[in-house]
This record gives sequence, C-alpha cells and structure tokens, in this order.
Amino acid sequence: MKKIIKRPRALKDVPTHYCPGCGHGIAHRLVAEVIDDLGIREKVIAVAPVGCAVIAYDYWDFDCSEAAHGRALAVATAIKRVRPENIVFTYQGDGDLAAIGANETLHAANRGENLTVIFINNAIYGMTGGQMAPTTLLGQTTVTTPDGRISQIHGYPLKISEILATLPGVKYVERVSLTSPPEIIKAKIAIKQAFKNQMDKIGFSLVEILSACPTYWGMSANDALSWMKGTMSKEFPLGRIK
Ligand SMILES: Cc1ncc(C[n+]2csc(CCOP(=O)(O)OP(=O)(O)O)c2C)c(N)n1
Ligand code: SF4
Repeated sequence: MKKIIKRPRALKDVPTHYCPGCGHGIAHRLVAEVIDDLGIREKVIAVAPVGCAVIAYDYWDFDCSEAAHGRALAVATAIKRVRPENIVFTYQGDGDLAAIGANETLHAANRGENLTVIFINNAIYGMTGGQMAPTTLLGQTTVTTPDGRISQIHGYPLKISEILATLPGVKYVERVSLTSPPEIIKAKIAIKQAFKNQMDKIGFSLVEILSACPTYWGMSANDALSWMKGTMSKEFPLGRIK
C-alpha cells in the first residue's frame, strides 16, 4: 500500500503541550513539511518566541534559538548576518511580534533583512491567560477587556501586515488562515514562498497565519473555526498583501 502521509522528518515524534483546537500544532507541522520539501533541514535556524510556542524547539528537529520576548527579529538579524548561508526564520505570536516586539519587527522589516517570519495571529495573549493583544478585535472579550475591546479606550486592532507592506525593504506579505483543509494548503504554499524568497535572496518575507485559541476565546474548537471564518477574517482579510 502506498503511504501518502507521514510525519515530516523536521517534526519530532512527541506530543505537544498545545490545547485541543489550537492552531500552533498545525502551523508547526506546516513549517516542518516545507523545510522537508525544500531540503533545508540541515541549514535552517529557527528563532522561537516567548508565548505558547516558547518550546517550539521541543517539537522541531532542526537548530533553534530562543529569544527574549519580542526580540526574535533582532536575534534572527544577528544570526543571519553572521551565518548568511543558513536559512533563518522567526516564529512569533501577536503579543511577541506586534506588542512587545513591535520595535524590532518594524526595524528589521525596514532594514529589509533577508529573513522569513511566521506570524501567528490568534488575537489574544494565550500563554499568560488571555489578555488583550494588539490584534484583539473591537468588541472582543478578553481577561483585560471584560466589556470587549473599545476603540476609545484600547485603540483599534493593529494591522501589522498592512503596515509592514508599506516598507520598501519588505518583499512579500501574505495573510492565511487555518480554518479548513483548503485554507491550510494555501497556508503551506505561502510559508514555502516565504522560505524560497530567502533562499533566492529576495528579502524580508512575512506570512501572517490566523490561528485559533479556543481556550482563551472561551469557545469550542468548532465555534472557534466559525468565528475565524465569519468574524476574524473580515477584520484581517486573507490573501497576498504584497
Ligand atoms: C518582557 C516580557 N514581558 C511580558 C512577558 C509575559 N508574557 C509571556 S508570553 C506573553 C504573551 C504571549 O502572547 P502571544 O505572543 O500572542 O503568543 P500566544 O501565547 O498567544 O501564542 C506575555 C505577555 C514576558 N515573558 N516578557
Ligand atoms: S492557550 Fe491558546 S494559543 Fe496557547 S496553546 Fe492553548 S489554544 Fe493555543
């Protein structure tokens, strides 16, 4: 019998700590599949975030470094400049990339570093208990916005991909979603493109992945997918931004 699906070589055979219905596990697998497909496992260096994916290096079977919260792109810049022959990527949540790391993100993008960024937007801080993130939707209830996010008090959801796309140093930005198998296939294609761009020395490439956090959205896994399709994707439209 022909085997049509198997565990990627770049993904360790271990259970993850992620909640049922969480998007991180799917995103990890997609990254691992792309690394296998491109044959770059021996050349890749990942920079893991602070957030629920803080121990991504326990799940990926390639070289990884950890960075302090928000500093992944500063660390990745240093690694890539010292070892330009390696393929360097960051994997960051919205708290990591768009809140505490907004400064590093903006400047690494503006410098046009030849890096790949995997940006997990789950509209909330997962690891620390479901506080508002820069990406939290207006009206969305979180631990720190019990009456919902209110623009006059908390500002508007930050569209980090659209902001970065205005910078000349940024070469590729695409927003994808993990809501259904066809969307997951599109996500994989975008991740592969972002890695290929680095291999071809094209420059800074970012894939924003809309990802469920059923635990701190207070939803079942199914309802979380419906909310992503019906509400979250309206605030964060899918597709190629640059
Ligand atoms: C300098 C600093 N500030 C705050 C924290 C606490 N902290 C750890 S993870 C986190 C939120 C992470 O959220 P996100 O990046 O969206 O990732 P998720 O857990 O949702 O995947 C915060 C605030 C920290 N570790 N370091
Ligand atoms: S808290 Fe949210 S982001 Fe963190 S593992 Fe659970 S579902 Fe995923």
